[in-house]
Amino acid sequence: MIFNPQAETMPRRQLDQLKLERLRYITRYCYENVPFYRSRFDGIGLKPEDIRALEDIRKIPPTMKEDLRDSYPFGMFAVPREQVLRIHASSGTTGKPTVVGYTKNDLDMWSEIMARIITAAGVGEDDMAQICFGYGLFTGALGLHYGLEKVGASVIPASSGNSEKQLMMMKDFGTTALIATPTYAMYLGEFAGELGYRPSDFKLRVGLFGSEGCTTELRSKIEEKLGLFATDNYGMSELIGPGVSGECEYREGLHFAEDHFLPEIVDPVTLEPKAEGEAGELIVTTLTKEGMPLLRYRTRDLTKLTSEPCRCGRTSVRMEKVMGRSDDMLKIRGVNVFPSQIESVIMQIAQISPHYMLVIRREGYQDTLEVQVELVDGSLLTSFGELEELAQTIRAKLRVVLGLDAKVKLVGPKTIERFAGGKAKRIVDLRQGEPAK
Ligand code: DLL
Repeated sequence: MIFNPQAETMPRRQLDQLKLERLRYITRYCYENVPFYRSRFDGIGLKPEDIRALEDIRKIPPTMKEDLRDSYPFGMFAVPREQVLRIHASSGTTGKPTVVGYTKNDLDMWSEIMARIITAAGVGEDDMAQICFGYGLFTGALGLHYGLEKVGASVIPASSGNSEKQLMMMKDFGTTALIATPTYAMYLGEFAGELGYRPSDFKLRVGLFGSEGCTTELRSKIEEKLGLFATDNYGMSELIGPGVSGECEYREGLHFAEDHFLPEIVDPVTLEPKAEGEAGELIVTTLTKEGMPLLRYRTRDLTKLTSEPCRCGRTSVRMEKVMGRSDDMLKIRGVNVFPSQIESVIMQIAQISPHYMLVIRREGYQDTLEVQVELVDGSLLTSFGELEELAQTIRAKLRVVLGLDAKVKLVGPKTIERFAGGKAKRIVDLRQGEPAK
């Protein structure tokens, strides 16, 4: 089912025309309503009317997270405070959070694009949806909440944490759709087993996952554990929250809400445009946002785009699963390493669980990578020979994928931290100062 066939299956030529009209409109809107953009444009002699074709977008300098921080809290807003109906903010691991404001139209548009990806995942009025994202300033819960109500699903605003109660509700209320980070979904699956639940206790059917990366290998494990079919959903608070892109039932890329968000892929260092199908950093322009519009926002997320038609009939550009962030890419002894590469290796090995930690150290002038993985069967810990053999196998597989020697540390079952609730933090970087070359 397609929620809004007119918008979602629009012929590409017509879509490009719509994008251009909206780009020209939003450029002028930003120039006239956001002092930050006016001074940016004036500083380089750029006028809104210089944007005549879609390619002209490259004349606009990118907007960075630092620009939003510098205008904390409301400096980037384009409307007076009375028109702001809702505030959200990114968690902000360091310093002040990044604050976003929504007008009535922004909230309506958000529910609309959420309804599209919820429908694309196969969730509708027959579903009982349990939202296990934290309610609050984080955009995940309320974003999904209003989208689910729009498609007519019954919503359980469970929020995150209190896993025992989550499982109880899941069973007693007959939850069919689970909304969570993949990490939390995995955790719930494991915990259900520990509490003695059987798969037949649950009616789960679909999972709408997102907010963090998850390899297809890890996803299959979660699907198996919980007995559901899961889609990947992408978004970020600065742009709106979830809803920017999401998978349909074919899961061959995440459909971009391209009539509202204009994506580009650029080289993260030179900012030169990348051709379709080439990997690079995703830059997004909000085409219709009123409260806090952004021109060419640097997401730091690395992915690829394709405009090939999808079997589902939707015509929007699709983005590949996020490969990692240009700023959490690990540089180890000069080699670029993405945690997702390590995850895909780990998931293929039956004797270890899907939980891991990456510890990077500086030893002398050398960076070292230690991959800590957890054994499924603790009895292996007593057999040195078997342990050593398993560690060597994992090490050899990592070497093929990463082109780097890593140390593999096998630890006992359930000793690696679980992240009940938010996003997983699997990297511990103990290096100080400049990375060694
Ligand atoms: O995580 C919005 C969201 C909520 C998306 C719920 C999907 C579901 P932020 O907290 O601002 O917003 O974090 C945004 O999270 O730049 C990516 O690095 C990462 N991210 C989000 N979705 C995915 C995904 C929400 N599906 C940042 N795959 C983004 C990989 C993701 N990374």
